[in-house]
Amino acid sequence: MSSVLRIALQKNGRLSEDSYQLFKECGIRFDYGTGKLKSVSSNFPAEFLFLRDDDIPGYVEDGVADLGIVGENVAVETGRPVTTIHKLGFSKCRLSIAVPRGVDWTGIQHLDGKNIATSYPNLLGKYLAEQGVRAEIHEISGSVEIAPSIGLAEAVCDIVSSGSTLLSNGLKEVETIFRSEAILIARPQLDADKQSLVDKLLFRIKSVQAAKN
Ligand code: PRT
Ligand code: ZN
Repeated sequence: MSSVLRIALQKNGRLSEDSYQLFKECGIRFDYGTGKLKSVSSNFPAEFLFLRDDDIPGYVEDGVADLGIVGENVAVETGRPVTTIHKLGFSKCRLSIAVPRGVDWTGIQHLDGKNIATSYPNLLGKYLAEQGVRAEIHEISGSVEIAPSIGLAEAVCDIVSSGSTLLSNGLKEVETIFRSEAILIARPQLDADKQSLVDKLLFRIKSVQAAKN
């Protein structure tokens, strides 16, 4: 049987549209948005799986998918041993520390002994350790920005893009700890047939990107 690449994409979120568009521009056709969790391409040996972004690195590590598109922030936070094969240039954002607007920020040491709410405990923990700051990391899965106003934490560490969410929650960005964009990740060991399909796909992706620059 000939090889088929299995590619995991975010089902419905900030990465989805650009991911679908990328394959379209590469001339690879498949149906999406029909509520189906799986779709087979009609003109390229690929099958697409539609998943929550957080699950994609794990599926790629386990070999359920050969490739996936996720934010670098998620790939690094989950710590799964997957290979980054290409940066895609969309869904750019940063992971930043923010504090209430009225705080007189004098530097990262300000956080010593404080509580920080985040959905990224690993990335934040590593950054604080590098800076020699001892703070309490409070992991929450969503609505991180409201933590200071409800007394849950003195600071937050969250994804920022335009900055308007921080602003509307009375917070100011004081330290950027990680910069992210969408990346194509792969299972570390692909057999020769699949690797040659990945090479074909990468060639198309690079051509699409080159045409835009
Ligand atoms: O349902 P599922 O688990 O698949 O999706 P999700 O809700 O976990 O992720 P989603 O779709 O919100 O984000 C997917 C990826 O997009 C993230 O992992 C980032 O790599 C990237 N990305 C780019 C962003 C943003 N921009 C972004 N602005 N992810 C989240 N945000 C959120 C942020 O958390 C904050 O609440 O938007 C708010 C800030 O935006 P601004 O513009 O107000 O600063
Ligand atoms: Zn998610």
